[in-house]
Amino acid sequence: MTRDHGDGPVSRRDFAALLGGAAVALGARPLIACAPRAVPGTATQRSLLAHPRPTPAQFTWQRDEFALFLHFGVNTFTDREWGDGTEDPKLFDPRRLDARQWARVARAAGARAVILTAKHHDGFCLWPTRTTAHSVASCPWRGGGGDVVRECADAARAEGLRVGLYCSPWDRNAAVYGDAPRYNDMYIAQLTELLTQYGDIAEVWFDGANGEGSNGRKQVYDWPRIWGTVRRLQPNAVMFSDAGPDVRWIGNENGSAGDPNWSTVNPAIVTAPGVDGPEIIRSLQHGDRDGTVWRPGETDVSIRPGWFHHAAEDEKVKSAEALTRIWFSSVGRNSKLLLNVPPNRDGLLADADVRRLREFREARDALFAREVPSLAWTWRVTNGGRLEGSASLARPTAISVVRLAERIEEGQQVARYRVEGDAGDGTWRALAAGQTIGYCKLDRIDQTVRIARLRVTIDEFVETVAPVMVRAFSTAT
Ligand code: FUL
Repeated sequence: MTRDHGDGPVSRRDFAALLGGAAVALGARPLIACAPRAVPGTATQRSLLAHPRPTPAQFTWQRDEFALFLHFGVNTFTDREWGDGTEDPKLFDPRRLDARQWARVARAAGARAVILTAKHHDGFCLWPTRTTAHSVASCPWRGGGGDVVRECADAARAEGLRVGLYCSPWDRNAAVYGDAPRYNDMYIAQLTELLTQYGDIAEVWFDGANGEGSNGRKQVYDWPRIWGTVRRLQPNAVMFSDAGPDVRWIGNENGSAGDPNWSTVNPAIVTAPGVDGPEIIRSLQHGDRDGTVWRPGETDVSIRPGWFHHAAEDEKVKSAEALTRIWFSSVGRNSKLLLNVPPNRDGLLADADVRRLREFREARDALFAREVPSLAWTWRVTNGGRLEGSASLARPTAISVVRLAERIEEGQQVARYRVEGDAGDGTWRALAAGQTIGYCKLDRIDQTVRIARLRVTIDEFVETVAPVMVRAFSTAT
């Protein structure tokens, strides 16, 4: 695997090396401080506050780039997507379950973490919880002595993967659901078990889905208490939901982050999981340029039409080309990809999915295998106040992908940029242009012309601007 797939942003030292003969010196802070270009001479709301930056946990989460989502439970056996909570736990019997296969496949695919549905909306718990009998303790698998969460967590760690858990707030089985304090107590007890018995948990996933009808029981969730419990029990975990607090949903389930995509949000817009409306979806998809809180977007999408395994969908597994397009519209747009690959009734990832994941990895390896060797970038500020970097290639090369990256440890600043190439005749031609960069922006270059010099111009930024890291890849032989 090339460095593109997970080593993350280069260190300050590598960054200096990448800049090579840069015309500017690197300091501990961004290089050039200017008034915001959007409102010249005026302080933005954000500039009055501390500039939002990722916590170490958020940074680690983003640097992983790619995680596998594992939807597994009674739905796997009833062939449904949403169980209603009346399922007989005896249905759950994944006789050949091998979580090591899940973990090996995840690692081979390039994922750095897995997230398991410990409890979906039907309320069936994949671990032997003390909070309900509706769990693996009441099923024939492993004679009722099994624990899918334990097997999954152990297997993931054995492969060097981080472990995340999904525990649905909406519970269609719990008798106390809708009785706010009692269900909140039960949910907190479930989280406490999950967060104290299975080692370090990297991500806790709070689904906003809630299908309570007008006659349904309406539960008022105690989010401050729920989030406080996770923070106390697993201080290094990130919490995912529509409203974060650490990582936000990207606003759709088709693998496409917004463009632009800011990692900052205005926290007053999406205040709780499950709220809906056009302004909410816009903020989830794009973030907010002047947002005061760092809350990057996670792109969750399934390799199949459904989230759970259905044999009838074995022929509908997404192609490597489709998955690669998703890579560009998620990781390549400053998001993280959470790709769902559901175990089947045997308790194994199906052959079709395993094959597709292998092809997906090969497609990415091929795209990023040939990196144009370390370019010496020279950066300067133009008379118009733009930041412009250029570099000569050792020899003219057909470029297929350009990867841009900001040092997000310092926050996100770039709001408009251009990439241009000179074929050697002294003429700059447009190769790519965009708005946000953030942790990673991938641009496909569909020019066959061989490029002798590359130029990157930052035309607009929020408060300050620094040179970005530029890497170029070629697929030409
Ligand atoms: C949705 C759920 O309703 C789906 O079943 C699935 O878990 C997906 C990841 O989130 O909101």
